[in-house]
Amino acid sequence: MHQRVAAINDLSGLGRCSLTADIAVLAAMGLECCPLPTAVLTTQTGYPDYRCVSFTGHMEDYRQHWLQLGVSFSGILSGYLATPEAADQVEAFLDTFQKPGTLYLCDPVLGDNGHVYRGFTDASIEAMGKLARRADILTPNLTEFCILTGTDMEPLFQLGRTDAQALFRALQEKALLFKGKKFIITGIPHSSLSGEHLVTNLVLDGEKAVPVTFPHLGGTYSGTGDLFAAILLGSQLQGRSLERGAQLAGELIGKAIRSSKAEGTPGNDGVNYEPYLSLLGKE
Ligand code: PXL
Repeated sequence: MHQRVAAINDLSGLGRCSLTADIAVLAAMGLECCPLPTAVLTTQTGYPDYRCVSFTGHMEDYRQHWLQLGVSFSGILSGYLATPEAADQVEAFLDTFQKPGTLYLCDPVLGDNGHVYRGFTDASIEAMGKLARRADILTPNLTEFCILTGTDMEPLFQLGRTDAQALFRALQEKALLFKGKKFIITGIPHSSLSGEHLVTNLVLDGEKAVPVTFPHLGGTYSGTGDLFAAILLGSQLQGRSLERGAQLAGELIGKAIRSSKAEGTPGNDGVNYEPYLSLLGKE
């Protein structure tokens, strides 16, 4: 059956992230992606001297026009929001289009590697927290999870080096602050008992905590979180389990990172995911 997803995200000319990733991934998964831009940028914000035009002032037009057309969405995905006001617009969009049976995935794009992205303020964090409370599924990376839950990151990194199971339990406990939400916390670095470097996407759903683990390839690449979020939402709409979605996303992103590493792609340019989109078709 034909399914529509509203993708509320920015359009960055370089960086293979946000809407660029959403449109490619959702189409490859057999879903219609309806882009609602939150901002238009020359590049993602990791490049020096990027230019950003906020699209916040146009978001209400989309809501009104789409409402007038009577469209509905099986899924709603929100990602990068350049201003707290853009988050208010997402709330208005949800008031109109979040119906019973609509799956809303909030990717709380706020930071990575222990740092908040450039341009974000306390107000941005608070606004993202409000959206997170309306989501069915959240896909923060470890940094974003810590920002949203007010958790100190360093002790968690320490724990990852010594006792990954204790780290996962600590994250599960913190996630109770967002009771009833399904979480996939992405990119959790840790070591195996034999000292291997690993990275886990931790699926938290009620009592369940399932680590989906891959070798840690290293490097930080633009857009991997956006790819993950779009694949996760797409795989839910395709009827796959959260664990299977997390596995599929991890496999595709792993292949794309390996390819980019082999070519020496700069992290800001994102990963070579394009050749692997065919992995995302229905099973
Ligand atoms: O991939 C997250 C992201 C999305 N959009 C913009 C960004 C970033 C991360 O830096 O700058 C504009």
